[in-house]
Amino acid sequence: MKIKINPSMVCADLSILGQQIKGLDAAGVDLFHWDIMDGVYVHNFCLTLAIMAACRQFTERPFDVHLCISDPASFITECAEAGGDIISLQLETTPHLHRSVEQIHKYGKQAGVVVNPSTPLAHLDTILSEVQMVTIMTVDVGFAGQNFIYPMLDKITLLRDIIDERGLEVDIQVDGQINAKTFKQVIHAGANVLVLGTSGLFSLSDDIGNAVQSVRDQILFAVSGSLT
Ligand code: S6P
Ligand code: MG
Repeated sequence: MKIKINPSMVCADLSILGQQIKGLDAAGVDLFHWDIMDGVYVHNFCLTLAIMAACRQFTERPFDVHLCISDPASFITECAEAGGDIISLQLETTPHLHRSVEQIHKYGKQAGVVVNPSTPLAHLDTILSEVQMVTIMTVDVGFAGQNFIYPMLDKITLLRDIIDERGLEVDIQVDGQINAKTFKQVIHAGANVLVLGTSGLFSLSDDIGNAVQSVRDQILFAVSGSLT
């Protein structure tokens, strides 16, 4: 299974965001992760839909929008208009999930659902066949730089089993402290999309192209046990 690289843009050098996106695009990353926060659901702000829209000109690769906000469903229209391609709703703050997923699809976008560490997978049961991506949070949502929550590995394995048993084509994304220390475990558990922040990508080299190549080497090592 192809492992997709999804840089978390909040961890990029925000003073040169456009340049970073162009560099990541040239290096062939698979998509771009945008954390949108409202200071209410999580005690943080960071990126906005306006910033994301301003960056749409720098790449044609998909924008994966993580709506870490208190009412994600009410921002689906704005998110689609801002250039989001995968709109990921925080499960815990989306009361009418089926209706919201349907709304995302009406815009011709892919729908994702994000699950916090303490939320059981059972809450996803009836929506799984309707979404294109599930994001398993491996830290509590809200901040970069937290500690990886190891019991999430079993959750990823269980989700992979359910998806395969049902014959679904749903990406499993992992978000939170995904780096050389955790690549092997999350990939073996069944994740195929990796959100990469400071430790996973941006701190690996001052040259963003070299940083992406290092990630590829680390992933290859994690998967096959050998470097290029
Ligand atoms: C966390 C947020 C994430 C982080 C990402 C990268 O609330 O949803 O997308 O930006 O996890 O940071 P780190 O340091 O956890 O790898
Ligand atoms: Mg995120």
